Amino acid sequence: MSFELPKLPYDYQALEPWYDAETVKLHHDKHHQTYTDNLNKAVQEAKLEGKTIESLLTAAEAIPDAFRTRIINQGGGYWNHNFFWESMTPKGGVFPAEGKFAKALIEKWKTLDAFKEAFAAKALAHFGSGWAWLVLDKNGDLQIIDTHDQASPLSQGFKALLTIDVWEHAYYLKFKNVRAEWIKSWWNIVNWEKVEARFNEATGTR
Ligand code: MN3
Repeated sequence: MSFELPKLPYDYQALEPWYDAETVKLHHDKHHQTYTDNLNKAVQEAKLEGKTIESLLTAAEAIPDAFRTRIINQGGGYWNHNFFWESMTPKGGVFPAEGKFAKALIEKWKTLDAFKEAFAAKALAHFGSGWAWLVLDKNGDLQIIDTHDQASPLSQGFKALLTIDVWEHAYYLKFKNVRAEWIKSWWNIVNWEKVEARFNEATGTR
Protein backbone atom coordinates (compact mmCIF):
# COMPACT_ATOMS: atom_id res chain seq x y z
CA MET A 1 0.00 0.00 0.00
CA SER A 2 1.32 3.41 -0.85
CA PHE A 3 0.00 6.93 -1.05
CA GLU A 4 -1.23 8.14 -4.41
CA LEU A 5 -1.26 11.60 -5.89
CA PRO A 6 -4.98 12.41 -6.07
CA LYS A 7 -6.36 13.53 -9.42
CA LEU A 8 -7.29 17.21 -9.50
CA PRO A 9 -11.05 17.72 -9.07
CA TYR A 10 -10.98 19.97 -12.20
CA ASP A 11 -8.90 20.51 -15.35
CA TYR A 12 -5.60 22.37 -15.24
CA GLN A 13 -7.10 25.45 -16.88
CA ALA A 14 -10.40 25.36 -14.95
CA LEU A 15 -9.35 27.93 -12.35
CA GLU A 16 -8.34 30.54 -14.96
CA PRO A 17 -8.08 33.47 -14.89
CA TRP A 18 -7.69 33.39 -11.09
CA TYR A 19 -5.14 30.56 -10.99
CA ASP A 20 -3.19 29.89 -14.16
CA ALA A 21 -3.03 26.47 -15.81
CA GLU A 22 0.78 26.44 -16.01
CA THR A 23 1.16 26.89 -12.25
CA VAL A 24 -1.63 24.44 -11.41
CA LYS A 25 -0.01 21.74 -13.60
CA LEU A 26 3.50 22.30 -12.23
CA HIS A 27 2.24 22.60 -8.67
CA HIS A 28 0.21 19.38 -8.85
CA ASP A 29 2.21 17.19 -11.26
CA LYS A 30 5.68 18.11 -9.97
CA HIS A 31 5.59 19.60 -6.47
CA HIS A 32 2.74 17.53 -5.07
CA GLN A 33 4.00 14.41 -6.85
CA THR A 34 7.43 14.88 -5.27
CA TYR A 35 5.95 15.06 -1.75
CA THR A 36 3.95 11.92 -2.54
CA ASP A 37 7.01 10.02 -3.80
CA ASN A 38 9.22 11.13 -0.91
CA LEU A 39 6.53 10.24 1.62
CA ASN A 40 6.18 6.75 0.15
CA LYS A 41 9.95 6.25 0.26
CA ALA A 42 10.19 7.38 3.89
CA VAL A 43 7.18 5.31 5.00
CA GLN A 44 8.60 2.23 3.29
CA GLU A 45 12.02 2.67 4.91
CA ALA A 46 10.38 3.24 8.32
CA LYS A 47 8.21 0.13 7.77
CA LEU A 48 5.03 2.10 8.46
CA GLU A 49 3.11 1.04 5.36
CA GLY A 50 -0.64 0.73 5.82
CA LYS A 51 -1.02 3.69 8.17
CA THR A 52 -3.29 6.50 7.02
CA ILE A 53 -1.79 9.92 6.43
CA GLU A 54 -4.03 11.30 9.18
CA SER A 55 -2.72 8.79 11.72
CA LEU A 56 0.90 9.58 10.79
CA LEU A 57 0.33 13.33 11.20
CA THR A 58 -1.72 13.20 14.39
CA ALA A 59 0.42 10.62 16.21
CA ALA A 60 3.96 11.58 15.25
CA GLU A 61 5.31 10.10 18.49
CA ALA A 62 4.59 6.66 17.02
CA ILE A 63 7.07 7.30 14.19
CA PRO A 64 10.64 6.09 14.88
CA ASP A 65 12.98 9.02 15.73
CA ALA A 66 15.15 8.50 12.66
CA PHE A 67 12.18 9.00 10.32
CA ARG A 68 9.90 11.41 12.20
CA THR A 69 10.99 14.74 10.69
CA ARG A 70 11.08 13.31 7.17
CA ILE A 71 7.63 11.77 7.43
CA ILE A 72 6.10 14.85 9.05
CA ASN A 73 7.58 17.11 6.35
CA GLN A 74 6.74 14.95 3.34
CA GLY A 75 3.43 13.77 4.80
CA GLY A 76 2.41 17.35 5.60
CA GLY A 77 3.28 18.31 2.02
CA TYR A 78 1.18 15.42 0.77
CA TRP A 79 -1.88 16.08 2.98
CA ASN A 80 -1.79 19.90 2.82
CA HIS A 81 -1.83 19.86 -0.97
CA ASN A 82 -4.68 17.31 -1.13
CA PHE A 83 -6.63 19.67 1.12
CA PHE A 84 -5.62 22.75 -0.87
CA TRP A 85 -6.84 21.40 -4.25
CA GLU A 86 -10.18 20.49 -2.72
CA SER A 87 -10.48 23.98 -1.22
CA MET A 88 -10.83 25.46 -4.72
CA THR A 89 -13.41 25.18 -7.49
CA PRO A 90 -14.03 26.90 -10.83
CA LYS A 91 -17.43 27.92 -9.46
CA GLY A 92 -15.93 29.41 -6.33
CA GLY A 93 -16.31 32.51 -4.31
CA VAL A 94 -19.93 32.02 -3.30
CA PHE A 95 -20.25 32.33 0.48
CA PRO A 96 -23.29 30.53 1.93
CA ALA A 97 -26.15 32.93 2.65
CA GLU A 98 -27.30 30.99 5.70
CA GLY A 99 -26.52 27.95 7.86
CA LYS A 100 -24.49 27.24 10.97
CA PHE A 101 -21.13 27.76 9.31
CA ALA A 102 -22.02 31.18 7.91
CA LYS A 103 -23.53 32.13 11.26
CA ALA A 104 -20.43 31.07 13.22
CA LEU A 105 -18.10 32.96 10.88
CA ILE A 106 -20.14 36.16 10.96
CA GLU A 107 -20.52 35.88 14.73
CA LYS A 108 -16.74 35.86 15.09
CA TRP A 109 -15.66 38.41 12.45
CA LYS A 110 -18.90 40.44 12.07
CA THR A 111 -18.70 40.57 8.26
CA LEU A 112 -17.34 38.33 5.51
CA ASP A 113 -15.11 41.18 4.36
CA ALA A 114 -13.64 41.52 7.84
CA PHE A 115 -12.90 37.80 7.89
CA LYS A 116 -11.28 37.97 4.46
CA GLU A 117 -9.19 40.91 5.56
CA ALA A 118 -7.97 39.07 8.66
CA PHE A 119 -7.27 35.88 6.73
CA ALA A 120 -5.41 37.74 3.97
CA ALA A 121 -3.37 39.64 6.56
CA LYS A 122 -2.26 36.34 8.15
CA ALA A 123 -1.36 34.87 4.74
CA LEU A 124 0.48 38.01 3.70
CA ALA A 125 2.42 38.40 6.95
CA HIS A 126 3.57 34.77 6.99
CA PHE A 127 7.36 34.90 6.77
CA GLY A 128 8.87 32.51 4.24
CA SER A 129 7.18 29.34 3.02
CA GLY A 130 3.96 28.08 4.54
CA TRP A 131 0.19 28.14 4.67
CA ALA A 132 -2.69 30.18 6.12
CA TRP A 133 -5.69 28.26 7.43
CA LEU A 134 -9.20 28.63 8.77
CA VAL A 135 -9.54 25.94 11.43
CA LEU A 136 -11.67 24.81 14.32
CA ASP A 137 -9.77 24.61 17.58
CA LYS A 138 -10.31 22.03 20.34
CA ASN A 139 -13.16 24.14 21.78
CA GLY A 140 -14.92 24.26 18.42
CA ASP A 141 -14.01 27.92 17.88
CA LEU A 142 -13.04 29.26 14.46
CA GLN A 143 -9.44 30.47 14.26
CA ILE A 144 -7.13 31.83 11.57
CA ILE A 145 -3.66 30.30 11.88
CA ASP A 146 -0.53 29.90 9.78
CA THR A 147 1.86 26.96 9.59
CA HIS A 148 5.50 26.94 8.51
CA ASP A 149 6.90 24.93 5.62
CA GLN A 150 4.75 21.80 5.42
CA ALA A 151 3.57 21.71 9.03
CA SER A 152 -0.05 20.54 9.12
CA PRO A 153 -2.80 21.82 11.44
CA LEU A 154 -3.74 18.17 12.02
CA SER A 155 -0.54 17.72 14.01
CA GLN A 156 -1.53 20.66 16.22
CA GLY A 157 -4.96 19.29 17.07
CA PHE A 158 -6.96 21.56 14.75
CA LYS A 159 -9.72 20.59 12.32
CA ALA A 160 -8.85 22.28 9.03
CA LEU A 161 -11.58 24.03 7.03
CA LEU A 162 -9.79 26.15 4.40
CA THR A 163 -6.23 26.83 3.29
CA ILE A 164 -4.11 28.90 0.92
CA ASP A 165 -0.62 27.85 -0.08
CA VAL A 166 1.77 30.81 0.22
CA TRP A 167 4.96 29.05 -0.81
CA GLU A 168 6.42 30.96 -3.77
CA HIS A 169 5.99 27.87 -5.98
CA ALA A 170 2.21 28.33 -5.53
CA TYR A 171 2.10 31.71 -7.28
CA TYR A 172 5.46 32.92 -8.60
CA LEU A 173 4.98 32.19 -12.33
CA LYS A 174 1.92 34.42 -12.62
CA PHE A 175 2.06 36.76 -9.65
CA LYS A 176 5.87 36.99 -9.36
CA ASN A 177 6.80 38.21 -5.87
CA VAL A 178 3.43 39.85 -5.21
CA ARG A 179 1.78 37.48 -2.75
CA ALA A 180 -1.01 39.98 -2.05
CA GLU A 181 -2.20 39.67 -5.68
CA TRP A 182 -2.29 35.87 -5.42
CA ILE A 183 -4.40 36.06 -2.27
CA LYS A 184 -6.75 38.60 -3.82
CA SER A 185 -7.20 36.43 -6.91
CA TRP A 186 -7.62 33.22 -4.89
CA TRP A 187 -10.82 34.42 -3.15
CA ASN A 188 -12.61 34.00 -6.48
CA ILE A 189 -12.00 30.24 -6.51
CA VAL A 190 -12.57 29.41 -2.83
CA ASN A 191 -14.90 26.41 -2.56
CA TRP A 192 -17.15 27.66 0.24
CA GLU A 193 -19.50 24.73 -0.24
CA LYS A 194 -16.63 22.41 0.66
CA VAL A 195 -15.58 24.59 3.60
CA GLU A 196 -19.13 24.50 4.94
CA ALA A 197 -19.27 20.71 4.50
CA ARG A 198 -16.01 20.33 6.46
CA PHE A 199 -17.44 22.56 9.21
CA ASN A 200 -20.61 20.50 9.36
CA GLU A 201 -18.65 17.26 9.50
CA ALA A 202 -16.33 18.55 12.24
CA THR A 203 -19.18 19.90 14.35
CA GLY A 204 -21.66 17.07 13.71
CA THR A 205 -24.08 19.51 12.04
CA ARG A 206 -26.60 18.08 9.61
MN1 MN3 B 1 2.54 24.01 -2.70
